[in-house]
Amino acid sequence: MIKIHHLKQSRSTRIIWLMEELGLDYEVISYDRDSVTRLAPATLRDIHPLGKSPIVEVNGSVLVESAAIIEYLLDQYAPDKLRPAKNDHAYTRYLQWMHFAEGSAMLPVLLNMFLSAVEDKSAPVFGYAQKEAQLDFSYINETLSTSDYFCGQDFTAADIMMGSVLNFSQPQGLLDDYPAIQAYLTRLNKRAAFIKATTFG
Ligand SMILES: N[C@@H](CCC(=O)N[C@@H](CS)C(=O)NCC(=O)O)C(=O)O
Repeated sequence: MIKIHHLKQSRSTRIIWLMEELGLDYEVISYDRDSVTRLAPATLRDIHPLGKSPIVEVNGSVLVESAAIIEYLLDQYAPDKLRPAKNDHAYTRYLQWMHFAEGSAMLPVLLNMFLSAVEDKSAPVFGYAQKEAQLDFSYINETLSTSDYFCGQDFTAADIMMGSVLNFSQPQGLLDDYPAIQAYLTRLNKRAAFIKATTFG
């Protein structure tokens, strides 16, 4: 059984969403965030030293990093689903967006969230965060203006990775100027698998 350690309102929704898209059996162990710090409880560190979510226990291994977990689960249980074939041109786009989510897109979104609580906005980091967010979201908006999903007309696991970043960005007002991203999110969030995943909190 695939065991998902799920911190509520976190990136581990990606893994539950993947399981639902694939129709695989899985078990969810849920953890609440600290009501003040919003951090994970110390019990998550009993499962993995980083104590960050998602953590997945499968086939005797303990895995972290959402994109790596997704690739492993696809390799093991659904090698022909939710990603283009390796010799398909769209595979290069798939790889890029799978890694862009955590490697590039998440940084300005996290910076924006943490900086919003800082009153003195004069430090250079404010300009940097804004410039990077504009750069990323303009590029994403352009991509989604010409295709329904990140890799073309088919939904892939890259949409799970990127959709999660965009759903995190939207309530911060970061997507207000990007109509193609908003239309994409409306489409994405209607998927039954996504709706089921969000019922875990
Ligand atoms: N790059 C990692 C990020 C993992 C991560 O930072 N998870 C957050 C939740 S979204 C977490 O567990 N935060 C709680 C804490 O740091 O205490 C991934 O994609 O899995």
